[in-house]
Amino acid sequence: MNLSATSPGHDDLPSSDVDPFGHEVLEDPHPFHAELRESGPVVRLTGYDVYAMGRHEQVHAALTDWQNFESGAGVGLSNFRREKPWRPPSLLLEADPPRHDAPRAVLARILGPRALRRLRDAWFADAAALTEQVLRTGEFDAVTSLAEAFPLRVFPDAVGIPEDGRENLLPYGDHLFNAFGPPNDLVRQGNPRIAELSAWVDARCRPGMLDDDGFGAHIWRAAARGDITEAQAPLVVRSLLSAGVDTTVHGLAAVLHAFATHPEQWRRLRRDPSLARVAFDEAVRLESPVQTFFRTAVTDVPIGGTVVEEGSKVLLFLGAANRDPRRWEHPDTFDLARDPSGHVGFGMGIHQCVGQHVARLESEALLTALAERVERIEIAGPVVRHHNNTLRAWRSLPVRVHPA
Ligand code: HEM
Ligand code: OVM
Repeated sequence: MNLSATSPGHDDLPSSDVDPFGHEVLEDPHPFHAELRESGPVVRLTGYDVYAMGRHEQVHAALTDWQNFESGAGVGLSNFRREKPWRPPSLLLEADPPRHDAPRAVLARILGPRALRRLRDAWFADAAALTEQVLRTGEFDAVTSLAEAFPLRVFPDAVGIPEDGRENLLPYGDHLFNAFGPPNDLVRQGNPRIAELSAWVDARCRPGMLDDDGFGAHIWRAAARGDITEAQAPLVVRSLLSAGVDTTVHGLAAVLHAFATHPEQWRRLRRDPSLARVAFDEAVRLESPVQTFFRTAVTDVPIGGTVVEEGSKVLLFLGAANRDPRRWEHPDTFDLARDPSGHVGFGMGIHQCVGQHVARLESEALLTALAERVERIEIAGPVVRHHNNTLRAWRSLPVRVHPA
């Protein structure tokens, strides 16, 4: 790992030359996360000239401190004040108050628990139908047949985009989440298709493309009312198509993997299906489908005996914070008896995931349908990870299910 004791110019500032975006770390980030947490509250990453935080206390504090740690310079490695962003910045993720506030308020209302109630019955019925379908095979890949199939069945319809080209959603998201990292092989792999994928996504953000009662049309109606401008509306729709698919796919894969590898927790869920919601948050804590985001220091910020200089990028390891033994008992265990609240898998503070109720409803629907109909779920072949600069992702999760 090569975490050296100090770094030049900073007394007591630990440093690491490990590449957190290298394939070794992406395959299994936990040893690096442990080193990061143990070496100190703030660590210098010499390979990228950035700071890193892996302890829950500091990650939580930095996420909450938007005044000192801005998002407007980008939440990836690239500093938008110095480098041109690869696409127009998000009005939510990559914006600070006051510009962040209106788009945020609009999405918070459209994606809030009350607004989602109208989708609940249809999503539960869709989850039941999908579950019946996989039970007819018995053995299948839970990544493609459940974790991808369910969000793709309900989410694009909920946004209100047409059917054609929906296969572009996952590759677009995969590239977008790679693009928060350094311009490495993963980004280069995605580059040839970005023009085509971006054009497809951007076209779906126009009002004429969007179904009358979907999230997308609701965003345009908010613009018509003047809550946001008509120039902002397409970018707010783009945020849904950007952040709403790959995240839930890998979140659902995480919870399915957790249950397949913890049969006693599955029995527990079957006895008490109301545990479905806490189960998803516990899986999001344990796996942290979104592993990292950057912030940029607005001024010199003193932290943990050092100073993060103005303009520096700070890499926040949500995944490391979510397994910090200073914060969690037996942090590496999937345990439905735990209260996972306070995890930072959806972020924290003003940027905390505005789509979390959508993600929770999807998982509640799918887990409830499975818990009713599946007695046992077990791993039936090699589990394969998918490497992404930001996502803790899955390529294949072969499972066998036994009907109840
Ligand atoms: C923000 C994770 C699902 C839309 C965030 C942030 C995280 C996150 C960590 C905070 C970013 C930051 O602090 O810089 C996740 C995970 C999900 C998920 C783990 C699934 C398990 C969704 C869904 C949607 C969505 C389904 C859309 C329906 C957004 C948007 C933001 C956001 C628009 C930016 C909010 C803001 O900056 O105010 N998400 N997300 N997410 N998420 Fe999610
Ligand atoms: C956005 C956006 C894109 C990617 C992720 C995200 C996790 C938001 O375009 O607003 O939040």
